[in-house]
Amino acid sequence: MTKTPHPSASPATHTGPGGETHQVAGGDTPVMTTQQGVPVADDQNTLRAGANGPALMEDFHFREKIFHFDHERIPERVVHARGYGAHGFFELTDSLSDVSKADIFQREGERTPVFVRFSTVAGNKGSADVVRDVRGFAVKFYTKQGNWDLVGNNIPVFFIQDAIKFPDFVHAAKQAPDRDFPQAQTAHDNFWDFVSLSPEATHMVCWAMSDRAIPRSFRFMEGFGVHTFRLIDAQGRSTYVKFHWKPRLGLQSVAWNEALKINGADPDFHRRDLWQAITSGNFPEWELGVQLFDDAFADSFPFDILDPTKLIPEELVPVRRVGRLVLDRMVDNFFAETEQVAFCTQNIVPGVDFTNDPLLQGRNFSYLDTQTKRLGGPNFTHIPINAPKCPFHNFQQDGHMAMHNPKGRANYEPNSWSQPTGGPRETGEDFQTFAADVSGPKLRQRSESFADHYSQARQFFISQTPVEQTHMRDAFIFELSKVETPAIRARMVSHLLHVDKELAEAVAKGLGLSPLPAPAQAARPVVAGLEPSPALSILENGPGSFTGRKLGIVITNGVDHELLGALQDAVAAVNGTVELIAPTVGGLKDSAGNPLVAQQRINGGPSVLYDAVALLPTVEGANALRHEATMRDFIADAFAHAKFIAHNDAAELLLAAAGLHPKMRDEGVIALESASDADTFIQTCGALRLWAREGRVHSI
Ligand code: HDE
Repeated sequence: MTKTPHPSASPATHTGPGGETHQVAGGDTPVMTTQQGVPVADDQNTLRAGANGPALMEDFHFREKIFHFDHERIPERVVHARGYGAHGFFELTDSLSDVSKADIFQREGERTPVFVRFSTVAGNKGSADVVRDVRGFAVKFYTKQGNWDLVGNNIPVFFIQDAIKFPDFVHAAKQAPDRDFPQAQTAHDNFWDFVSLSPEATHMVCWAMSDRAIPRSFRFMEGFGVHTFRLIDAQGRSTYVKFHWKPRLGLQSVAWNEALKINGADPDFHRRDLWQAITSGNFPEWELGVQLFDDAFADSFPFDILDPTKLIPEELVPVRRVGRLVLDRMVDNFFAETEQVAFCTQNIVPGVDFTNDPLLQGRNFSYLDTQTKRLGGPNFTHIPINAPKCPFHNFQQDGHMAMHNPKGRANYEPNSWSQPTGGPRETGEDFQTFAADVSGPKLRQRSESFADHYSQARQFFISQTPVEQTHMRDAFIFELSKVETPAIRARMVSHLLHVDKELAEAVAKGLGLSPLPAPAQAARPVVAGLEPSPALSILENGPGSFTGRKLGIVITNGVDHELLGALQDAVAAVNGTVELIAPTVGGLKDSAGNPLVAQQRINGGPSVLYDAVALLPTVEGANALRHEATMRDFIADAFAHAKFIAHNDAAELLLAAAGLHPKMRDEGVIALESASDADTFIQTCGALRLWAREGRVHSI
């Protein structure tokens, strides 16, 4: 490791030909070299014939430097291009040896290293984080029996049932090819055209219009393996399994109007959140849960367990929590690790196996292909982030960038060479594909049991709290209002009529669509009487505490030392974080004369970046700030986004300037009479939002 000198350190320097100062090697500062290790004397000037002359071809340092720069980019992922990863471990807490022989599931307390990459689906690599989209939740377990990739999402179902539709779906969701916009969003004609012509998408579309698609952070969202997989025990018996990740900090999403503004204020909102949490030692954590079931359950379940547009309600098959996933280390280098990590659904280990889910089967084909294209050849497994951490040996060799070829004379088998020359041999056991019976004519046909497209969409909708149902309604109206073709809007409403009549009517009303279209033709009637599943609601699964959340405190010079300290202590006591927002980031002191540093200037730290806010200006400070438009937005947005707002007396001026006169306030706007009120305020913030306010601040 080379040491990075502190920017204020004054290392040895020399003066360049233009009179400018350059740092030179020596002491702690390493010598710069070319890729060949040749020391570089001058990194500021190309070699030229005379000071004003042409560059010389023999300048190998310039040539190498520019050549490498010109080749820095690799193709971004065709989907899930925007992502962020971290290292951590999986610890088994409840052995699954009863149903799986996988080594990772045998010994309680044992830890397996993991790398996790979260992502959005539709946006390009540089798109904003808090767009309305599905989030990828891909986990690479470096087990002792090889790498296992569980490449899931934060939504337990998918848009399509057959992999052959994936290119169409993705083309429709991403930018239109003629105009190359809009990106990173589904609010456009092509997306809604495709999904409204694909009734199987209805269930997933409902999830995408719910708050699941605008998570507050990666730390507060669930993950799902989506497909039904198999666990295989030591006797070769199979148990069906659905994988779940449950966040320790509970579920949380943001409000839609807030999401729109976060993307402007901080397009890296989710990245920054994960970075800050991990680098400050607040390691995010999820429990691994499994839903286990057998053929008898599969036969009795009203839907096909191989259909990826269906889930199995937790109330029907409980989630058994068997381990924990902890992310405790950021990458050393984003490109080397997060960009080059190559997840492949076909990376499984003995004790885990596939099912005939047609989407999973197609994925098993696709991922290897995409990695070869993206990473430039078959040796992407040699890149450290992709290589197993257990020993591995085979006779594969050569190809671009081969880092480790077989040693010795034998590069084939069977061979008659003795060891060590003879090389590795098969075991005859370990990974055994489950011997499922397969027969049938070759045909292009989807099973009849996949034909019910609405019943679970309805079940999802009725499992939401009224607040969440309103958010779904509003999301449909928002998105379909951006659709320019009225026939597409009407077609979508015709599907919603099968989900919930009131929802469909409200969406039609919000679109000014009249008369109501006829319901879409349903291949199967909606199953009546499916019970609501509270596990599907975010608000039913919130945290009840401010742990892991962020309070934004507006201060001005001379802020009350005691009150500020009490708020900071109350947040620290629940392991939350505080950011100070002020008219200037530097040059601040509190009432006791202690120097303070603010993290944000008022126009750069809008309230959308915080879970709750407090206003602690001095009278003088409030007088100066009340004319500041971004200060008024700060308060108005916090109120509109149903946040809890604490304030001191002097902040009355600011509240009034933002239009929040005493009569308009509610129990979520809390006056801090003294430092002792700080704890109560932070406890109140455990509810995260005062959703009841929403009905009062929105009238369309
Ligand atoms: Fe993917 N998917 N996918 N997908 N997917 C990719 O692989 C594909 C699907 C998921 O952080 C690609 O490396 C097909 C479902 C995640 O690096 C590609 C089908 C689910 C990630 C690909 C699906 C996912 C990907 C693009 C339909 C949830 C990001 C770049 C049959 C269970 C992994 C790449 C990361 C990435 C193909 C459907 C999750 C092209 C053909 C369903 C989390 O191979």
